[in-house]
Amino acid sequence: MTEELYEYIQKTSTVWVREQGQDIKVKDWIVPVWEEAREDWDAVLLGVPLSRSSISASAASEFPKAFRKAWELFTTYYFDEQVDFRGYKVGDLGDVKMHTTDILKCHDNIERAMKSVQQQFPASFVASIGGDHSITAPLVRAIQRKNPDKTIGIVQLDTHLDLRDLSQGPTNGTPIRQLVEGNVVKGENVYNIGLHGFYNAPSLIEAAHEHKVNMISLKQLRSKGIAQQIQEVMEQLSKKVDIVYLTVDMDVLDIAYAPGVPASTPGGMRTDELFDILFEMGKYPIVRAMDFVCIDPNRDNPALSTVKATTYAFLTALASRYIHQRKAVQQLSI
Ligand SMILES: [Mn+2]
Repeated sequence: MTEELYEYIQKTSTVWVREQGQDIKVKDWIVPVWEEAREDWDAVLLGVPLSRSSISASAASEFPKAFRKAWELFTTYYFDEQVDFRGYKVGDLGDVKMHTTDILKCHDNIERAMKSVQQQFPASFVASIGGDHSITAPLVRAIQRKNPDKTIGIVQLDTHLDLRDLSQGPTNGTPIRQLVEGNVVKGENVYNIGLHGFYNAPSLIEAAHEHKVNMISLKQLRSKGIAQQIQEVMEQLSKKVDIVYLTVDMDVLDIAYAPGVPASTPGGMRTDELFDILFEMGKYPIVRAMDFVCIDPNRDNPALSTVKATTYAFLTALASRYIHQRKAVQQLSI
């Protein structure tokens, strides 16, 4: 492992005592990358603890810690598919180093950290844990700069378009605008799924039309069915792009399921729908990275509904990748 990797990333102190045996928990399965000399991680995990850039007051910067803490509540056995996915190798990189007050410096650190992750682990799937949604712009920018000859598409699960103009600087309301206007991703290669209700102003809808962003409402998703809708989106994207980035703003969930997300709203997605979407997305190896953003563990309920839902979502995405990769290998060897 190069020194360079830890120029913009810090090792985390919330490391579990890992146990081995027949019955293991997620905390026993995810390994700090500095503890195991391995280059071929199936996935690496990057904490991105920034929330000064959130429009609504948010302590989403505390989420990576709360997320790691939740690992003791889940096993590596996925009952729905009757599979233990502990064979999928996941390394925890730690958290991006942040400046105390300077948001632009933080975004620069995120981009540099992601670039060194791409450099070090080019074949690994990258799961970033926010932080607020502003982190997506530097994360995707890093992938694009590392792969200048490749075209990137985005599947965005969100209640909002995140196409606000930059007059207030980069925030969790601007990442898609930044990526589109910065020519990192074309609007036509962005698919926003989960829009609903009264939360996007007409000027933002106009911006979406102008940039040809694909808008798929929650209603449309439900009437078409999740499997069908995701298949259509991924078939379209596979013809146009080389890499797909999946960004999950947990405010896509209904406020009843996600009390710990500052901008969650009534009328949003149910957790089972989110898990089904992530399971479907796991079928496509073209998806190379994902993030989960905007979870503030300090405003979650005492039952930790939101922290647990996000951890469940993360595990579903990885379990599905494991299951489908294994299927692909089995088919090759027949
Ligand atoms: Mn968002």
